[in-house]
Amino acid sequence: MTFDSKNLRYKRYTDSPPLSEPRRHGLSLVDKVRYGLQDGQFRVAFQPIVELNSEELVGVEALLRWQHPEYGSLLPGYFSDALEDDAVARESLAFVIDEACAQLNEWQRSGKPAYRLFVNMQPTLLMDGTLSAVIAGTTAKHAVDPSLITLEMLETEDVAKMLSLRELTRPLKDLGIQLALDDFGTGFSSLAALCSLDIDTVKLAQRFVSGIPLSERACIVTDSVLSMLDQLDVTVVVEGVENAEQAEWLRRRNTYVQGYYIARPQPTLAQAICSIQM
Ligand code: G
Ligand code: MN
Repeated sequence: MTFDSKNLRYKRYTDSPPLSEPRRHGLSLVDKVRYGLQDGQFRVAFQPIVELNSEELVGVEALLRWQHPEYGSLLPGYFSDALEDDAVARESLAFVIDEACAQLNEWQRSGKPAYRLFVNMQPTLLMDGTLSAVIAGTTAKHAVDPSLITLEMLETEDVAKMLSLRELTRPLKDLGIQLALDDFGTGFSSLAALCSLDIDTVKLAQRFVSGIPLSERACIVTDSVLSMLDQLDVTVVVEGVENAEQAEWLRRRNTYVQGYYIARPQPTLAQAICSIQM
């Protein structure tokens, strides 16, 4: 789906019929993912995001995994092309939010505190007029406060345009949902997207931190980007922190961090929370 800002309107979505097992052979990747979602082949993994200096947990990113019957556990890189399809994007987001909220509800029912849920979303879903109602319904079903949800969007050519149109973001913002730019600094139009007042969080792509502290240029670029983001007063999460040297360098910059150095993605929300708290 392409975005036409001059002729703005929500695309009308019609649900395609479910796929039955006998028709599965010779299906496209889109159809295989849709079938897999209906067939319970997908899981959600959870990775903690922490405040580096206090080591306090600030939230958990819910990550889609395909437990493929033939190929085993597949990361989104293997099926990201299918996520470009509007129906797959919608169905996978609904699945991840439902699963994450169900686990958060279970966690809270034992009297424990709630944590922010970061969920990846295809930016084109901003044009889906039903998105906020779907999220409101799912969060209500699991008694989760929708303001605990941050939707992460990869930078695309259209994302800056869409984020500048408040009629697209308002239904989500009215629910209290936060918006984040994911993998910031590697895609299209990242700086223009930052002009949107509706961006709450920026997740800095791993490519920045991977050169730290050995590459002087990587340190300068990262420092400059962090300083700009600090002035914009957005929350910053540095992604892909893998070692003590990177963490040490970031400690003085006071950011949130996510990465294997803190914790790998875990099979359940409770395990992700406990990987930090225990
Ligand atoms: O694009 P997004 O930020 O949503 O991707 C998160 C992905 O990055 C997850 O699939 C997760 O497994 C992976 N990941 C998380 N932490 C690290 C890390 O420290 N190093 C690397 N290489 N990948 C990571
Ligand atoms: Mn993400």
